[in-house]
Amino acid sequence: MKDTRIRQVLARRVWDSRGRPTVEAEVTLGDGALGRAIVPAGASTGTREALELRDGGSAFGGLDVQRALAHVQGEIAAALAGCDAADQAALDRCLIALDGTPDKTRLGANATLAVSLAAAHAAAASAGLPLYRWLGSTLGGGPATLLPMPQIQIFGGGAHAGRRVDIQDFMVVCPGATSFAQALEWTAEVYRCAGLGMRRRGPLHGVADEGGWWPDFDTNEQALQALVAAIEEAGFAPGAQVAIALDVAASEFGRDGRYRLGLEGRELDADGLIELLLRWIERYPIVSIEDPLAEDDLDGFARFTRAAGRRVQVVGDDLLVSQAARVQEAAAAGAANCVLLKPNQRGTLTETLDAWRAAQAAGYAGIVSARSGETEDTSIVHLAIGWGVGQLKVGAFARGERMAKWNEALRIEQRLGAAARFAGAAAFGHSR
Ligand code: 2PG
Ligand code: MG
Repeated sequence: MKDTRIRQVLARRVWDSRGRPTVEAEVTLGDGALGRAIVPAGASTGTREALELRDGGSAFGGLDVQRALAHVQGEIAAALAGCDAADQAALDRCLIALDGTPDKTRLGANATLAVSLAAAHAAAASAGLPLYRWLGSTLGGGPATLLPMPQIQIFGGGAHAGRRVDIQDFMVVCPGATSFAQALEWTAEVYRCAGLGMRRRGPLHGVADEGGWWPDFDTNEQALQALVAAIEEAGFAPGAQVAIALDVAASEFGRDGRYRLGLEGRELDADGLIELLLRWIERYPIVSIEDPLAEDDLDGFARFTRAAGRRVQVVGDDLLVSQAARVQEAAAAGAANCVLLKPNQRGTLTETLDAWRAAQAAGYAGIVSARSGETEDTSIVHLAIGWGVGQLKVGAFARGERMAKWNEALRIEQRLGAAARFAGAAAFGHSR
């Protein structure tokens, strides 16, 4: 019998892709197995996300994480000593109880998630399994053979590009691809052609936070036109082979029912924004729209879902914040048909899985998602495959912290061999 009881919990400050401090935890078990995880950080965060504990003060713009690190090495390490890392649900219950608040406001979700995830890695290592298989055989209970449809950013925007354009993510998906590897090949060509197109338009200004080309456009719609042109230049049929996915991230420019499109110097109400998005759906091969309305507009979300939810996937990110109760509330209101799953929005693995289970019960699709501030940590790839979620959003097809994840999925696809199944277009929320 392997000894999967926790022997040691360590924390250290490491740095994310924006050069900001973040939390890494390392969990060692009685049998010597070791697991390690790093927590990412958002920029366009939902107000209902669990708390990311930062120190404040002057160092690193107030973003240091010494208090979170101290919680990991102090209270959390003491409480988890001797706990069985192979029982993730019990371990996460212990973290939740120790924190004692609804949104991890005492210990910090960055402290709790780092340990929750590192413990899963340690348990997997002890079992001699890659994390996705460990998750499949324990938490998720699935076969862990489903490769996700990648959602890959081509142009960045919103909070990730100095609000140069209002829409945050202009992404592609590949409904015509027959494997994960092929979807990456197709996206690589589209990303390359989009870069060439930007160079032809004028000076190329590099990339935004998640690696998408810097959005040097006069209107939001110009980005959509440039995206279709890139898909065509790469030799693919827009819509059938390569289609468009957007993250509007509307909470960033809308509140109290008013939406200000800064780039275009105009303000819309919720119905005006819905109309605009419906027009885009008519004109462009869009199959997925995330956060079309602000997080406080459940009603608007429901109206948009009624109008468009049969034709496109309607994804709730800031609206649902990876929380099972929020998913249930939205489902009851008929808002959205897909949940975005970001473990650091809740602070433990088990609560993130609960959100996915609530989504499945409601007939929603799911997308496991990275944050705009990322690292080399590839855990989310394993979550997507281990839980059979079917879609994965990681940012662009550039920058090491993004490519580390796409490449990890390629390794898993190869290792699975004939057992690998590609989720394809059936994974979309409106296909269900
Ligand atoms: C989002 C994410 C990733 P952030 O809104 O979906 O694109 O951004 O991590 O800044 O919240
Ligand atoms: Mg989002």
